[in-house]
Amino acid sequence: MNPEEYLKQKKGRIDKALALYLQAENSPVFEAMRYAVLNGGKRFRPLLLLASGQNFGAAEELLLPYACSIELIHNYSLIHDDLPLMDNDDFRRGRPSCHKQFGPTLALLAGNGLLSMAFEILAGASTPASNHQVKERIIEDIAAASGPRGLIAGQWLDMSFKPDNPQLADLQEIALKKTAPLIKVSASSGARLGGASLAEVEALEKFGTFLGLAFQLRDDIADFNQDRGSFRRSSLPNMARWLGPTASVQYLKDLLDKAADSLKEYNIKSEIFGFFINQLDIGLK
Ligand code: GRG
Repeated sequence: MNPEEYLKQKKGRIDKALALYLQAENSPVFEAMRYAVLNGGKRFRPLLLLASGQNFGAAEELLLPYACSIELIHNYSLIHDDLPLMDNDDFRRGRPSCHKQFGPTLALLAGNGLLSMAFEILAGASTPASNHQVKERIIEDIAAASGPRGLIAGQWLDMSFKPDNPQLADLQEIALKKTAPLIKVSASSGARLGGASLAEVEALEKFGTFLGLAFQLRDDIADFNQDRGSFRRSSLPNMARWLGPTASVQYLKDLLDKAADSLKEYNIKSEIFGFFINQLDIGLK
């Protein structure tokens, strides 16, 4: 099966599993949760987790609860990021953002609900006894990635960003905390569940971190190209604006090379990882 077919098939499985987790109840909070999650996200993080796990021989059923939990946390962060008191975005994935559809109170609660539910799913994930320590470690990693040293810290740095005299290191730090942690933990958790060695897990962490930075830079390049001249957008942290068009494309290539090198160092070969790297590079050659 080629990578495109593989990812399409896996995305179908992830979407189905997410719908099952969220179908439980008919309450306004669940309706807002379903609206936010079941609306065509790319599912990049859960796909990365599945690819990483399967690369080390883990079964899909073992991986799916972990993959879905990370996707729920990602969706909570998007709902909260769109709120008027955060980034104030009216649209998400081509339709009204959760608070535009349901109001800020339900959107806030839907985000909270997704975050808590992610940990409910993680704690309840059926895992062979031999993997209990791995499960504990993954829950700790996911909590740290989404917590006040990860996503929350990144969001605060983003919100309190002063555009007067930013340094590239400040912008990198925001991306390292806001965007990279969930991507890194997706790559490492799959590997852990597949029984990878500590060195291999470290390689996957490195790979995930470079991929996460590249992911944010790619988004920044797209935003920069779209929003040149817009005053509001120019006050937001953006590595492409700081670097300029040529240097940002070069930096993206460097990050993707480093991502690939992290795997080579430990002789980790995966067609799917290669495909992710190429996808982030596409159109910028
Ligand atoms: C804790 C409130 C809070 C926020 C955390 C992740 C985050 C910080 C904010 C989300 C907004 C944002 C632009 C993040 C940068 C990363 C990024 C490009 C997210 C979009 O992810 P995709 O492209 O989205 O995977 P889909 O829609 O495919 O899921």
